[in-house]
Order: sequence, then structure tokens, then C-alpha cells
Amino acid sequence: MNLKNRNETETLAVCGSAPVFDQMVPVGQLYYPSWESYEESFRAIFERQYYTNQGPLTEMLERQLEERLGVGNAICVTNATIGLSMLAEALEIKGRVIMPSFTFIATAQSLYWSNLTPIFCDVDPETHHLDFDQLEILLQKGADAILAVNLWGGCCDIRRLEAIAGSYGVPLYSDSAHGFGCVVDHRHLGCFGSAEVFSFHATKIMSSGEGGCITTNDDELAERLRNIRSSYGIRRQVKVDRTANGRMSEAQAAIGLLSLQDLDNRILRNKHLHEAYREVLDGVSGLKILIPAGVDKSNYQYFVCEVDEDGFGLSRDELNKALQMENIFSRKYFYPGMHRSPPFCDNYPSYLESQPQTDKICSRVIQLPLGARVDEDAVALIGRQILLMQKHSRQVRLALGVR
Ligand code: T4K
Repeated sequence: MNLKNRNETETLAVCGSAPVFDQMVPVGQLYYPSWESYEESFRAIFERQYYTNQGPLTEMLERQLEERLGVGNAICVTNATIGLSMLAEALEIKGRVIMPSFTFIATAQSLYWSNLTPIFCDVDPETHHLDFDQLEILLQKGADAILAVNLWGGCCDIRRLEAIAGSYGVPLYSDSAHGFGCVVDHRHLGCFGSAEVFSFHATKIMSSGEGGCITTNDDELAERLRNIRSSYGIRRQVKVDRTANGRMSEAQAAIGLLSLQDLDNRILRNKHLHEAYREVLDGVSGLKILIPAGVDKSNYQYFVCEVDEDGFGLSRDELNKALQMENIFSRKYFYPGMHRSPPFCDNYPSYLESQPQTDKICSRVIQLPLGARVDEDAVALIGRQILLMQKHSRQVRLALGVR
């Protein structure tokens, strides 16, 4: 496309041009192993005819995860959502759990499944993680646990959080769905608090298609989790009240093992893509780029910006719509905040006015494509379309039907 010879707005899909990408460019890692390696692993599963219930591949994946993360126990599960529910059960938490209002619905739903009451805490506008001032106020009112959430390849100030949880005598556990491969103080995420939960969903940097894993250095907690996970594959029988089916299949474990092999290359690739985005978008007025906070090393699995309508010239929703028309499938994770999501908005209306930072972030945040289906040329094109959308924001708005 030669911009010099064309009216620039004519190169925007929202203004009538063909989309800049022929095919959907999604947010999400979506790295998959080569067909050959996949076929080899699956042939072995079919030869063994052992498909699930803590088979040899799941066992192997757990040992490799423990080694990589430097943690005593890795317990693989069907997905992170069931992992979070199992963990609340295994920690034997009763009552009220403080969690951030800015997160994916699975975090809050895991508490509901465990008959726990979520206490929503607002987040820090710079990091998107728990706000420590509000956390202290909530702890003083009484809580039975803290469920932290580590977002975007960053981490809460986890040392400070451990100290605060210790001083109030409440367990701390983390939803680290986004955090596999991140390092804090020379230790991998997965070693902090009572336990952490990772997601191995296809959109995550470490993937088994669907899947996840709970990590802990507490051996008793790990045994309870293994007993809750299923009646199979336990090492030692311990008393648990409720069990679930949170087993990881051999098919998932096979993909997970292949994913782990190549993880460092993918993190490096993500880092380069981040840098490429920043080369185009750093300093653009009204666009704030979120740098993963609180980690020595990030996995860079999300590229996150906040759009300030006044400074940028378009709202986040307008930008998002115009990008989708280019086949650039940006996302607005997370919208709305937990305190505005059913059933929590109906059951706990008192939070509606008490989470201003979450509300602000939810109205501004956007994730741009990263991962297997994006390369540096794609980043340059996405960046260029964003700059054009800003430059011609008035026409974009008119084309979108906004006055
Ligand atoms: N805690 C937090 C903080 C989380 O963010 C999540 C999940 C969890 C807990 C729970 O973890 P899991 O129980 O899922 O293990 C996605 C993912 O489903 C979810 O894992 C993730 N977080 C959440 C933030 O995003 P969707 O419904 O928005 O993604 P989806 O499936 O529409 O995929 C995104 C894009 O990728 C789409 O444009 C389509 C494309 N895509 C997706 C898949 C799965 C593909 O092209 N191929 C694919 O196979 O939820």
C-alpha cells in the first residue's frame, strides 16, 4: 500500500478500505507444537492406551514444572478455573476472601463455587494490581484470606503482600494465570504465598490447549490437592471433604511438555514484539503503554495500553471497533470489573461506587495482538493503523456513526 499516493483515510477499513489483514490477527499466544512432534507424542499415548488419570506424561510434566519453577509440588489440572476452586477448598478457607475487582471472571467465580464471599479491593492505576492502602483497610475490617492476581506478565509487590498477610495471620494465594515464566527476586512465580495457580489455556505462553497447574511448597496442602483432584493418582490418602474432577489428560500433558521445551524462545520473541510495539507507540498522546510491573523478568504475554479519549482523540471502544474492522482482534480485558459483573453486582451492590480505579481502567484498557500469529511486520502495520486512526480521528468517528 503506497500511502503517499492515496488519501490516508482511504487506507483505513473503517473508512471503506479493505482490512489491512486478510485473516483475523488475535490476541493470545496460540503457539502450538509442530505437527510432527505432536503426532509422535500422540502415537505413544495411543500405543500405551493410557489416556488420563495421572498417566506418565502428566507425571513427567509435573516433575519438569517443579524443576523449572524450583517449587516442591506442581499439581496439573484441567484448567486454572477448577485449580482456583480446588485450592480454596484445600486451603480450608471459610468466609471472606479479599481479591482485586479488576480481573477475569474466573477468579471471583472460583470463590463462589467454594461458598466463599469475595471482598473486592480496588487496584493500583499504574500496575493494575491490588491497591495496598485499600487492602489494609479491608483487612482491618476482617478477612479470612487474600487472593492476589498477577496480571499481564507482571506481579503484585509479592514480598510486601506476604508480609502483610503474615501480620494479619491470613493465608495468601495467587491467581498467576498470566504469570508462567516470570521471575521475582531470582525466584520464579509459583513459589510465593501458600500456593499459586497458572493457566495453560491456548492463549497463554505455556499451553496445553486447556490446562493449568497449582504450585506449592507446602507438602500437606499438595496432598490435599491431589486427593481433591481425583480418586486416582493420589500419592497418600488424606482427609478431604469434597473432591472434584480436575484431572489433566495425557493429551493435554503431551502438548504441555512440548510447550515447555520451547518456552524460553517464545518469551524472547514476545519481548522483541513488545519492543517493536513500543518503537511505534511510545509517546503517542493519550496512549499509555503498560510495562509489566513487579518482576525482574516478564513473559511479555500481553501488550496492554490504556486509551485516554481526550488525549488520543478516540475512546477505547472506538479504537477497538476500528481495529476489529482491520481484522486486528484487540481485546478489552477485563470488562466490566467484577463488582459490576453478575451475579456480584446484584449480590453486593455496595461495591458499585467503591472501585474507581478499576472502573477507569476497565473503560480504557486494550490488549493488542501478540504471539504466534504476529511478527514484527504485523506489529508495524498495527502500529501504523493506530497512528492513522488517531490522526484522522474525526473521520473515524464519523464513519463509526459517532457525532
Ligand atoms: N485468572 C485470570 C486472571 C485469567 O485471565 C484466566 C483466563 C483465568 C484465571 C482462568 O484460566 P482458565 O480456566 O481459562 O485456564 C480467554 C481465555 O479463555 C482465558 O483463559 C483467559 N484467562 C482470558 C483472559 O481470555 P476469551 O474467551 O476472551 O478468549 P478466546 O477463546 O476468545 O480467545 C482469544 C482470541 O484468540 C480470539 O480472538 C480467538 C483466538 N483463538 C482462541 C483460541 C482458544 C484462536 O484463534 N484459537 C484458539 O484456539 O478468554
